[in-house]
Amino acid sequence: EQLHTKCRNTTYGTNNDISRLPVPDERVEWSQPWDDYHPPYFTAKGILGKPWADKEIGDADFNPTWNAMDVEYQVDRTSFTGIYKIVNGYPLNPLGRTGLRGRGILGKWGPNHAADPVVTRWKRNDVKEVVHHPITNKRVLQFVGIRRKDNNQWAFPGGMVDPGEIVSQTLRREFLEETMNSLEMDGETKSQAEKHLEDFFSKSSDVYQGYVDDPRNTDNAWMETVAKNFHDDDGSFVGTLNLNAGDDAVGVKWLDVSSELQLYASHSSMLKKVAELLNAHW
Ligand code: RP5
Ligand code: MG
Ligand code: MG
Repeated sequence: EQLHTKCRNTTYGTNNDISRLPVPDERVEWSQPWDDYHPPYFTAKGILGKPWADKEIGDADFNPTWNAMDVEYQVDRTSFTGIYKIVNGYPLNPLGRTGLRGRGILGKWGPNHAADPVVTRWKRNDVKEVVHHPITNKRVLQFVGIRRKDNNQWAFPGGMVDPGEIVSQTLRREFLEETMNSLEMDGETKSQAEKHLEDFFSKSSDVYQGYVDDPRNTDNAWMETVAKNFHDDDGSFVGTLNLNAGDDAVGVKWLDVSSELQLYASHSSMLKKVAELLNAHW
């Protein structure tokens, strides 16, 4: 089993003044005894009271239903990893210790569900021939990446599943927001853009669903995602897209897929699956 690494032995996310208690590899799993494990507690003030955030645990008005679709709050509190434990009222990170309690800047206790669209095409030269990698001789794939505002790293244009939303809607909405800046379009332009993507986003291949090794994870809150691949084999449709970074993205571009790319969270391991799926260079 892959250990989480990006949410351990670091300062917390973009808060350089919050340090995680260092957790060595052999003490990540909760089953390893560690009597004096007392990591700091951090829940960012900024999330409290936000409509998309849970209330604090212990608040009389907060009655979550763990490990279930929580109808009262329209929040999916199931985990792709199976049943997670609740200890003293707090959900426990299924992958083990992170050196930080609380929820950090994540809105939900327990799993925080996201969706990641991986939009791909073949890299082509000036005369539109597909480029093969000089060493592996496999075709070079490209995907639409965004640069995250929070830490400047390249990533999939993913985002949180909104209450009541289904994953297929999240995938298209986040792509529109982060790579086409739909949040700043007028109503008419936005419906046209949505319509334009409809067909292309109706066919996808499953890439990954599960825990994300996200730097925002804590002992009591963590990211999970559903990543799907939308591939344009001849590149004719994606050629019509007008890429324009928006919302929490500060850059957007086609990136060459390879093992050398450094990406946010565990996006690189998901991208590897896409490369395998399409028999592309990695
Ligand atoms: C990652 O965080 C997911 O894989 C997804 O890309 C992203 C969702 O969070 P925001 O982009 O909304 O911050 O764990
Ligand atoms: Mg977003
Ligand atoms: Mg996002």
